[in-house]
Amino acid sequence: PIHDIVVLVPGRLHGHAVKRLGEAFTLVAIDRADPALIDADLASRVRGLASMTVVDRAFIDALPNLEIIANFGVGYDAVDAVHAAKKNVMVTNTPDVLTEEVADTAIGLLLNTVRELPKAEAWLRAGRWVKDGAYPLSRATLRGRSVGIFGMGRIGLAIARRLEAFGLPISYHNRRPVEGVAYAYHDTLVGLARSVDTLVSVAPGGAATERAVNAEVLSALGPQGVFVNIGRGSTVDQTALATALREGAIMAAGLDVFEDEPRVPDDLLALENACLLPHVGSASVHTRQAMADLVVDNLLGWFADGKALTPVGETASVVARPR
Ligand code: 8YV
Repeated sequence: PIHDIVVLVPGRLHGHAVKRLGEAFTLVAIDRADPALIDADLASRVRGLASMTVVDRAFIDALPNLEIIANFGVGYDAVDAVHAAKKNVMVTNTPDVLTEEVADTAIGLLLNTVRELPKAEAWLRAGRWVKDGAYPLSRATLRGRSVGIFGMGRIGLAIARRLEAFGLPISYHNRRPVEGVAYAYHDTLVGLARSVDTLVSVAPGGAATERAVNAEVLSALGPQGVFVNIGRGSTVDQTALATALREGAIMAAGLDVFEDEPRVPDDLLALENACLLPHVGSASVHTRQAMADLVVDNLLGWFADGKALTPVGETASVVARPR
């Protein structure tokens, strides 16, 4: 019976996922994804994993009967999916259910960055509207901008659709051109940055995108440049970004993600022209519940029907073991 199948939860996980997993499976929780916390008995029993933490090669190897890793989040750079595939372990993520939410957040972050809305509200709350008069005119505007999107996946497309409604021209950079997408494609990120003044990064983490947004890309964006990151902090050279903002190589940045969360470097915190959010792209009750459901439904689909709902590309060819 499904209820006897052991699903391991290392570290924190959304409460709704934990509750449903406990009802459907035999749930075992441990503090973190560390082989040192797995004894021989547990190692032999674990068949599923539900997590939003780093799951590396050593941890996968410590679980010889593991069949599936259900990652909470569309980004799964924390999971060694290539190694999982080699071990015939399925990896799933939570696409689609957060697409529109993250795109909404990206637009909010872009507007906040350009029109300084959080600072304007702080002005009101500090009593300065009464004392000092109107908030200063924002230096930047969305009007007349042209936007480049780095990472034209589901979320990138949802952002592009919104920006079209704002009347802004859109172009993009991606590993390869996306079929059926009519926006202008640039085969290099620096080429895209040169041709726009506003860059929105939705790129996934991992080796291929590590520090892709560097000093050269930022200076190509230019002194009117605005950079928004809603993807992964690892895709940006944070030191170069802080320098570019401080020295006016670009005008402003809006960041929802950072290299070493929850730590945000002091040189970014010190900047007036950086709008900083604590990784809230998908963070509504509604959307996080849908993500939690998809994590559990992937495990249920796998163990009940032999089919994961949303397998990641690396492990798409992994097939369920006969049960
Ligand atoms: C995280 C995210 O899952 O989906 C993603 O890739 O970045 C977020 O939704 C969330 O921060 C939980 O780790």
